[in-house]
Amino acid sequence: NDLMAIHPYNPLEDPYGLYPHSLRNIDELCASIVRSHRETSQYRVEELQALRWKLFSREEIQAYQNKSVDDMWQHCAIRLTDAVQFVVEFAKHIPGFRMLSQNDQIALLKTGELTFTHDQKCLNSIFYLTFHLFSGSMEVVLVRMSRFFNTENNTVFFDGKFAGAEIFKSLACGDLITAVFDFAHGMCALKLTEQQIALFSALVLINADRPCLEDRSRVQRAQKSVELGLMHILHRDNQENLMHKLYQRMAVLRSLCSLHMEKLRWFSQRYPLTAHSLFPPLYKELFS
Ligand code: MHQ
Repeated sequence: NDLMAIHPYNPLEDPYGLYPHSLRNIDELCASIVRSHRETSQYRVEELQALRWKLFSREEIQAYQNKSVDDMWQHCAIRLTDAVQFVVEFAKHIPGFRMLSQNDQIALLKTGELTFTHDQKCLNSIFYLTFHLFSGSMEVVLVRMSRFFNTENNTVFFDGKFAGAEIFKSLACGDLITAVFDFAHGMCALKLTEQQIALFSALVLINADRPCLEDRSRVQRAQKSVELGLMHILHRDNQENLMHKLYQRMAVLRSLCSLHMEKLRWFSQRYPLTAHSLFPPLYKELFS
């Protein structure tokens, strides 16, 4: 176990009073979360660093800006769904997550109950369902975005090159884009290690406060162990003060996700046909 090897556990400073049994488990849990993160993170940080010189040209930016609202939405939705699929894969390899019922796994991946009218649900039922899952892993996608972000010029790696916020202009949701970029900026400022990002992502996902959980106490136990794992890693890195900041980030994530859902609702009302034809294939993709 590489975590144990690099940082031998010293029983004289047992921070949680759990030695010898549980701490071994926590180490194992951390190791598998870190492994799962590494295997599903698409790009390594060094690879992304090396790609930083790749920026969109003026003409390319213009081409994105000249897209129609629904074209650009469709384009971004496909990219986001792709990212969500990697998050679902990440979740599946977290030990505590695998042990939950199928229902609770899905409840954790989606974000929360949406306030849809009965008519909206009937009219657009497939979209309504997709919407749920989609927004669920969105928080983790946003955490992961900080790895794909360059704070020097405020750009994100999107579609093979680094892009500034202006590239998303035709989505017509500047406030969301600004908030998402600000969030990425704030996350980068914390200078988290890959292991810290992995544990934080798992904690964002395994949240016992989510609605619609069947076995809340089991999710609570899973959450507690991931929390211990994160504290353990922060303690080991001598960065316990980060815990408080990470909880603050989680609150910001919640508000970002509700803003995102608001935009999706707006979009599905304005472009019901695109929403309808676009989301069912994505839905199948996520569940197949
Ligand atoms: C990932 C890789 C990745 C892929 C896609 C309102 C709306 C429909 C979208 C990236 C918001 C627009 C996303 C594509 C924008 C904020 C979205 C569109 C890490 C995250 C990352 C880089 C996504 C970040 C958020 C992007 C840019 O594993």
